Amino acid sequence: METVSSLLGSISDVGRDGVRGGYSRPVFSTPELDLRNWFQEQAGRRGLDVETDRNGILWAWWDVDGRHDDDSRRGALVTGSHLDSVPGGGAFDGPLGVASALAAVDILKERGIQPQRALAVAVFPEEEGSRFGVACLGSRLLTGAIDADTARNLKDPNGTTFAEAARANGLDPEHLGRDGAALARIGDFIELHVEQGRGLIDLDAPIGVGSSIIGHGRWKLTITGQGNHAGTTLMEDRADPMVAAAQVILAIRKTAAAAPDARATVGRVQPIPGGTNVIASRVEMWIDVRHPDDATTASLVEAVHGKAQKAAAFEGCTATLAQESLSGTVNFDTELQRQLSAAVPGAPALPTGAGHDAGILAGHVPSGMLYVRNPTGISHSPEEHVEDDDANLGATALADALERLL
Ligand code: HGY
Ligand code: MN
Ligand code: MN
Repeated sequence: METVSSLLGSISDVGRDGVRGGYSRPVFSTPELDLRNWFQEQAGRRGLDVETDRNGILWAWWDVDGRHDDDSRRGALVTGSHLDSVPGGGAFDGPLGVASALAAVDILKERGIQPQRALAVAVFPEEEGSRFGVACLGSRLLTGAIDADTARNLKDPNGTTFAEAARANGLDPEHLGRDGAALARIGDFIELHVEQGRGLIDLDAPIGVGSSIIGHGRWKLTITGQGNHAGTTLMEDRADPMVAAAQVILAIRKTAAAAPDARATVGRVQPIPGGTNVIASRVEMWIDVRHPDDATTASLVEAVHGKAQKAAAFEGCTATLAQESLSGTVNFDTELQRQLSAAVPGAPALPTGAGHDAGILAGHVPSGMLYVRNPTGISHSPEEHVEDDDANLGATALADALERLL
């Protein structure tokens, strides 16, 4: 029986990023494909029947009486998470949920549990949206939350479309999209995830039960100016989109700081062409805005858009804003939350500001989450951490929850 830490230890060198630190495991990259192979190998070792569906989601089945048919899998109990990461991400965001699910299967087998309903461990691709820009792309495709054509035409920074990347990895791009049969196989979905904030530290608890996910979206702001020579262009003759972008970033901070519970971030700015001695012709920047109230998220974005247009005009530039993805605030299924709380006595209910596949599935099937304490309270960073003991408590909590629901 492997512990979570030994499972994570076996992938701790996959996708290390020597420049950023931490891990960079974008979907369908070599590191992420290595992790998918690792998962399939680990699942096979446990006698689970592994399949890849039309959207690239991996399903590892523990079938009832060894039956593999759709009927016996309908209404299954599903747990899992993702293996892709943000650039320079931590070791636990995603893989902790997958490794804990494998460890929970070990625990259930050790207890001699014979599932009365099929159990599956699922791995969703592109949860971070780090390569193709849309968060939870795999679970959005599964549920139809994103139009298949829109998904096919998503482009990565090198201009490769999701359709091309999917085809290169054995999927039929024409077959991407809502998968009613796969959805019908999910009776309940539980995702275990490293906590990405300080909630469990402040509550002095190793495990928490998810209550809600605040609404969150991503917008791409393009500011267009006049590219020119850095040495021959006098300051009064410039239309410099980088200067406008700087104003916008400060305005975003001010706007969000003035709205209680709002979060707004610019983590990615791309001047084009990006030369040291070149005044940029345009700047592409991405804005992540989140708030518990969806109408407030919308008004924050509108305020930012207005400020961006003003800042651009002041610099003789223009600004356009395009929405890339948006999820409303999700409150998890109350009955499932009650079951999880009963299975893990003393675990506090916890809202989160982080998006998850469970948040997308929650609109279609009863979904819930378990969180494991992160003693640094930091995530999307190499400093993200989970102590071995808490990781093992998490796997046991997941096993207890699954046993209760099986
Ligand atoms: O961005 C998020 O909230 C998640 O980590 N994908
Ligand atoms: Mn995650
Ligand atoms: Mn993440």
